[in-house]
Amino acid sequence: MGAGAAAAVLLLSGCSQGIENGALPSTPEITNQTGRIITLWNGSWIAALVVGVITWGLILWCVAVYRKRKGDNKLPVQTRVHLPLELMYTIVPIIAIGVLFKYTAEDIAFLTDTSAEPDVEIQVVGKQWSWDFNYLTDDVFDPGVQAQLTGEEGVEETLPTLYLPVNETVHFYLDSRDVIHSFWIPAFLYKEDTVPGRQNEWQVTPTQTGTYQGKCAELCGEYHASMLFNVKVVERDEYDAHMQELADKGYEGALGLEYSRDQVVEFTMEHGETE
Ligand SMILES: [Cu+2]
Repeated sequence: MGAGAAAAVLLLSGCSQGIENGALPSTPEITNQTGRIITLWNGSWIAALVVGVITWGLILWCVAVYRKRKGDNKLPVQTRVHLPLELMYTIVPIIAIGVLFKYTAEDIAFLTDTSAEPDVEIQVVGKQWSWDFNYLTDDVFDPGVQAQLTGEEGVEETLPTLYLPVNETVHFYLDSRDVIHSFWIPAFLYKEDTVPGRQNEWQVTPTQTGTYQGKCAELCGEYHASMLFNVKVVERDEYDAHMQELADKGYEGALGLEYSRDQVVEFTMEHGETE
């Protein structure tokens, strides 16, 4: 087997390993957005590799062809200006960056578009150190309790769990009670900050049922690593059953932003309690 073929095998097996390790999900169609994101990701790498191969090739070619030969002590031709070459290495990178820019801008416009009529509206509130989920359409909420990461098994089942109905458009309103957090579902290949005093929005349509992991992707304090949650993409009837379950627990309405950390402290002080 030639060296080139060996390198190709190494490269390709490296890629599939990456997919298994979670660099990319093994099935691209987890939401209406993931296929498009992966196409952009892979396309960018292929383009970068093509540019890289041309650049490495030109370097090696110069080193080999214009090397100093035995007994040759003359200076090489000293070129001061080479207009066609200079035009080329100005225009070619501009075109390359323009192509990357076009595809990136198109995909960003698609991913950040929130103009569709949503089936479900959910407010996610980041807080030190968990998440509250307000299911606005169903008028129930789920107060997130911080995960206790003891290293023992079974923690995953205790995490706050966000339910989403499959094949329905979800409109997220993303808020924070205290500092900047970032709402991240790695399998969905998208994250969005939750910023105090500013509401971010995001729309997505999950297309495959399953349980996914969620995390905070913005270092937000001592227990940042505990801001874990589950995402369950389920059929409509299971989603409705969960909404009913929350209502039965008395979690009706929404947990407003007035429950900020500062106000909780004030509240306990007013009532004569020590922290
Ligand atoms: Cu956080």
